[in-house]
Amino acid sequence: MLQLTAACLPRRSFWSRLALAVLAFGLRVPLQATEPAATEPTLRKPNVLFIISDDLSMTLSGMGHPECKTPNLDAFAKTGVSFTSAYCQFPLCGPSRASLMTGQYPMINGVKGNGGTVAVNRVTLPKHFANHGYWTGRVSKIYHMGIPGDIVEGKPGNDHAASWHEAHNMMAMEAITPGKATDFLNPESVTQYAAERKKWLAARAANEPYQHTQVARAQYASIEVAEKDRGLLADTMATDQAIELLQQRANDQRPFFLAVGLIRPHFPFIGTTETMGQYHADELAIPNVPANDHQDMPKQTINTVLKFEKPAQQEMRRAYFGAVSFMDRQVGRLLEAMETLQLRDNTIVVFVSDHGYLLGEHHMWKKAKLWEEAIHVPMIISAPGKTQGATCQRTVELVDLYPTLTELAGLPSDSAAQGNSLAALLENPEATHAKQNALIQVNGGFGLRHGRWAYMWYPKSKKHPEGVMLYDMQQDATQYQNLAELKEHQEVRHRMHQQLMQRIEAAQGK
Ligand SMILES: [Ca+2]
Repeated sequence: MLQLTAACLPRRSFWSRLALAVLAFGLRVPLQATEPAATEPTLRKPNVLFIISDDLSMTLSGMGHPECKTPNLDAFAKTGVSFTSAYCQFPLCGPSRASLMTGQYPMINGVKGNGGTVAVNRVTLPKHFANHGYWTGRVSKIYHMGIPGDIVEGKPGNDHAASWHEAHNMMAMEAITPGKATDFLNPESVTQYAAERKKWLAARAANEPYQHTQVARAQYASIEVAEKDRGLLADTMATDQAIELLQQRANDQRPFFLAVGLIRPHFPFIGTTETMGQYHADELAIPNVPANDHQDMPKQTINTVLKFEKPAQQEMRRAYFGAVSFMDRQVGRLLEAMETLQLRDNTIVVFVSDHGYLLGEHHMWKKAKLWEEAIHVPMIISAPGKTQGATCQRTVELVDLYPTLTELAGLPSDSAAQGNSLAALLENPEATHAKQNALIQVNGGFGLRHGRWAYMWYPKSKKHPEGVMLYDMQQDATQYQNLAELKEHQEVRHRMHQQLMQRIEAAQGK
């Protein structure tokens, strides 16, 4: 059933008024999932607010990024522990999210691509909370959702409906939102945005499904939206929706587990004149990729190579940072609502990204690779009574979130969850963690991040011989010199390989 929700209607611009006039229904499309049954009554347990950003690399100013500005997340970090060596299990939306939400490595839950779905009967993280008396809700992208396709069409993507009592999908114009648009790969395509927007608005006015075309699937594009039009953006709508749910849940008997997906900075890079306007493209650094960078890389690791000119790269960084800052603002709004509703003292708040992002490092773009920029993610956990304003440098994995949240909420552990709880690190960020390294999987290969070393292994396939890469992250954080074939590094290469094999076997339950 479609539900008209006034708060989602945008503010006062021409487009807003037009949208108000023509839309017979709200921009958010709530779904009623099957109610997960509550199996036992609970005393008042802490709530969970789980916020996940999409394709956000290590760009938080509070974690040391020299250019990108994230004041709201930096303020939030002062209330919790910032994990500066957190790694995803698969640098791609669908598998990373499935791993995090199931608490299982991709080789166990079987989701190794964006088409995969979590098994209906898997007791996912929210389902586990629902089984112990929690109300669970989803706003926007938590499991895989195609961006921008599923957003322009208002669809749920590969959701796990049994996880939620209530779920809300966003429907927004994405690249065809009115604003200053640039397409770095296909500059002429922006001339078709206005016509596509008309189609989108007409479909909405007629209450008919909108089917996106290639035009609305802009990838290397940026859109700078006027402040007055920010209500047209998916993350603004998601935040409005989440705040409304928080207001509803604030006085409920049941504790809540509210998962909020913010889709920026995923492409197209969308921000407002203020969030993008604070960056000056010509001042932004770009990767200084050596001419022979690809020479020592196995062939199967060289893909999505695009050599944009320096000004275009700087513009794309400006747009990415602007999208990050826009997302950061929405986090600020959520946390402010938490304060107003006096929910902060009894709520565990997690902020995380599904994986990182390549912005022209090695002349490569996006994700699905084992390079540091694609696997390393910001993660902040703020829990009642735990350490505040601290940094934890231990190597941790996103799969660790499942047992962490279960332990923090005092729920029984789930025997099928594979991660290791980070609760002790929230008490003492210097404590020892069960794992010394992070296991990452990607199509055709595996990565192991262990302190000083980054190891990548692509087993022999029909198309390629075995590919091995070893980088000394202390000497070469940009990963320009593959040490795997050098005589003096054979010992560490073999040690890392052995550790990787042990991790894969352990993950497979052997
Ligand atoms: Ca993603």
